[in-house]
Amino acid sequence: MSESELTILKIGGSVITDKSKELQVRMQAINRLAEEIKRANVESLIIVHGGGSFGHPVAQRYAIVEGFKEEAQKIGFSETHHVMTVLNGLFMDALIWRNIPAVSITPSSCIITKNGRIQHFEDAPLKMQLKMGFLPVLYGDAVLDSKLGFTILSGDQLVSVLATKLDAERVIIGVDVDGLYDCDPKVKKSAKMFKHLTLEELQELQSKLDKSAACDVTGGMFGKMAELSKVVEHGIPVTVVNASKPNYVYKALKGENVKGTLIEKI
Ligand code: IP8
Repeated sequence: MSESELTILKIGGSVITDKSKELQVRMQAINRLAEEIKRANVESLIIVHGGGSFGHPVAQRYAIVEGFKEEAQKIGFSETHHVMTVLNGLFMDALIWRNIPAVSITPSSCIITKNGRIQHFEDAPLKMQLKMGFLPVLYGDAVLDSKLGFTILSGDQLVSVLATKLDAERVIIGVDVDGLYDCDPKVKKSAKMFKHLTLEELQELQSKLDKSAACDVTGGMFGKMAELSKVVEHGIPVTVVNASKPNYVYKALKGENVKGTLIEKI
C-alpha cells in the first residue's frame, strides 16, 4: 500500500485517562478502542495518543514546556517521559493482545524540537514499519529542544507533521465530545456543533474565538485546530469524532457515516 493511503488517528488524552485524577487510566476505553481498531483493519495506519492525566500534571509541576531553567527540572523531564511510556505501554498491551502488529515509537528518542517546533525527526524506522505493515504508535512526549533545552511536544503537532510529511490520505481526531463546537459544550449547553467546516470557516472561527473571552473552547480544541488547520491546508481532510462513544472511531476508520465534524480545504 502506498503512503498516500495512510490514515492518522489521534486519540485524545481525555478519552483514555480521567483528567480529574492524576495517573488515572481509562482501561475500558483503551480496550474498546483497541477492539474497534482491530475490527476496522485499516491497512496503513499511524496512531498518536495524548498525555491526559499522565503527562500533563507532571509536566506542569516542573514547567517542562518552558524549557530548561534549573537542574531540579531534570527529574521532572524524566518523570514526564516515564509516565508517558507507562500510558503508552497500556495502550500497546491492548493492541498487541488483540494480535495487532503495533510498535511503539518513542518521540523523545527520535525527535528534537527548536522553540517547540519539530526540527529533527529520525523517521526512517517509522517509514520502514509502515512499509512492512506494522502499526506505529506515537504519543505526546517530553523532548529535547535545540533552543530551550527541552520542552513538551504535543500529540497534535506530531499528527500535523506526520500527516503533511507522509502525505496522509486522512486524519481522524478522537476526542471526548461529539465534534468541533463554537464553544465548550461541557460549559455551555447551547454550544453549536459544526458538521462541516471549510479551512476558511475554521480560520474565521478561530480568529473570532481568540477575541472572545466569554466563551471557552472544548478542552483547548481550537488550539489543537490551529495545528490541524496545517493539515487541512495541505489538502488532507480532518474528521473530529467522539472516541469516548462506542463505534465512532470504528465507523470513522471504515469511512462510514458518523456524527462528527469534517474539515476540508474547500
Ligand atoms: O496530550 C502532551 O501531549 P498532548 C503529552 O497530545 C505530555 O498535548 C507529555 C504532556
